Amino acid sequence: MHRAQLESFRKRLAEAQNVVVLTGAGVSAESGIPTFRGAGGLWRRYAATDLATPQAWQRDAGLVWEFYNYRRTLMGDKAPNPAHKALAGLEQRWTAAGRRFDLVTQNIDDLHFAAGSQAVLRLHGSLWLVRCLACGEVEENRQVPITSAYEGSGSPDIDAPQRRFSEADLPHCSCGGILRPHVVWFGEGLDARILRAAQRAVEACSLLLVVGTSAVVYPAAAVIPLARQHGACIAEVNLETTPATGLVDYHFAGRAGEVLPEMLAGLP
Ligand code: BJW
Ligand code: ZN
Repeated sequence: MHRAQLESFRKRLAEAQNVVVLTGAGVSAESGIPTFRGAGGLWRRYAATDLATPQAWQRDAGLVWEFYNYRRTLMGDKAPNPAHKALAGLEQRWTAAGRRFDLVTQNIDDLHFAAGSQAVLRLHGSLWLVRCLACGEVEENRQVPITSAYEGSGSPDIDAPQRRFSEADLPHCSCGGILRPHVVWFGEGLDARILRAAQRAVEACSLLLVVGTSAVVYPAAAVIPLARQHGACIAEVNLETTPATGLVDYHFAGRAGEVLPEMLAGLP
């Protein structure tokens, strides 16, 4: 990391009254959670981005639940990494100083909460929430496996046996309706209140920190040009360049768990 760039960023951050952080799957990669795109994004022969769709649900809800059940199982021994912790620490310092801090995440793993972050806006829902297709009720559900039919299922291996699940195997609401993961799939609208809150925070921020996202999924990625339009300073942390890199003031290349603690160390 270039020392001069780092010092310059720290100065901008120290002056920033309102800070917003946008995170994506890369922030959880060092906790052992696969990202969506690239090498980690395959489950069996399926691309994660193909399973996170209403079409996949229509075709085979049992398979989609197997995929989410696998991801819930995977979370069992996963913990926040130094990137999550550095962001939680930043929020603590900022709010203690009477400044504004918001964390907007595309992740559904809730690891920001586990690290102690509080002002978290989850754009794409949560792995631990389910929604009834009949009555619409959203509730927390931490059952793993999601139903007994899923016990021992979900291996990501390409030659794992393809189990068939019947409707009775799926999780059900007390009203009798089928439960689905309360997450946002492609083509589905985001929760309008959460999206609006994120956009408002971005419009008012003096600094936007973008961490571990490929910045290709909308409307989440649109907050980056939005921050630019409103005159915010923007910094990006990523292993690679992204479509947002051309818009940012600072690009810090590297692993979020290593780069972020260094970027955020020694601030007031
Ligand atoms: C590291 C690292 C380390 C690795 N350290 N870095 C405008 C233009 C074009 C299309 C659209 C548009 N507006 C809407 C659309 C359609 C669509 C869309 O965006 N499509 C594009 C892909 C083309 N959007 C939608 O459908 C959204 N709905 C919507 O807009 O409704 C209205 C509407 C509908 C249709 C048309 C028009 C309007 C909904 C989007 C929902 C996204 N859902 C998912 C699944 C969530 C549930 C689940 O988790 O299962 O969200 S898809 C997936 O992508 C997931 C993620 O949150 C999201 C973003 O991915 P993310 O987090 O960036 O991960 P990766 O894997 O892509 O990147 C990881 C990055 O980390 C990489 O850059 C690595 O280099 C880096 N990295 N390790 C630092 N250690
Ligand atoms: Zn119900």
